[in-house]
Amino acid sequence: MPVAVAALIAAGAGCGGPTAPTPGTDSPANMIENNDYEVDLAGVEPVNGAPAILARDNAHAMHGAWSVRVTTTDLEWSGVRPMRRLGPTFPYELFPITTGLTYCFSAWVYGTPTVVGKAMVIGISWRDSLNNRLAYVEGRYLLATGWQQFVVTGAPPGNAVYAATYVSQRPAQGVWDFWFDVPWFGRR
Ligand SMILES: [Ca+2]
Repeated sequence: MPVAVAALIAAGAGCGGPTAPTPGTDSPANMIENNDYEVDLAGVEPVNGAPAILARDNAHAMHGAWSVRVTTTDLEWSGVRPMRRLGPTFPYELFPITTGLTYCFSAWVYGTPTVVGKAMVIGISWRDSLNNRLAYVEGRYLLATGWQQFVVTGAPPGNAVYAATYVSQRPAQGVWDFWFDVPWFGRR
């Protein structure tokens, strides 16, 4: 593990880490069930309304040998949404949450030198029982060269039932690639 990564985890900054725990075995649990992409891309989709092309790729990996290559479209919020892989098929993209608790979403993102400085967000969208968006919380990052961890933490509004997660460009900045690996979402 790189020293900088170890320091980040030791300091308690954010959540998750550069590993892929077996679903349900870490505490609090990572609710993203297929977060390493070593076998397939089950459990990721483009952000709704802002298409992107997702491909499993071994050019770069934060953990293991594979990650998700995300090719944006020139739209705000074009990016990747990790979801549940197992369990109920509806609502598949949504994580059931409990009001009064704090949740954290982290993901590792890789940029090549040609895309350094792209403005990105990591977000949690709070939804009601009918999947209406009530509010969202975002962390803003400028893409660096190599792997960096994006983190956002927030508490759902009182009538929220589900959360959806995403890592996207914001605003639109053209068509370009980033890589995405070992996302983590759960109680803080
Ligand atoms: Ca991986």
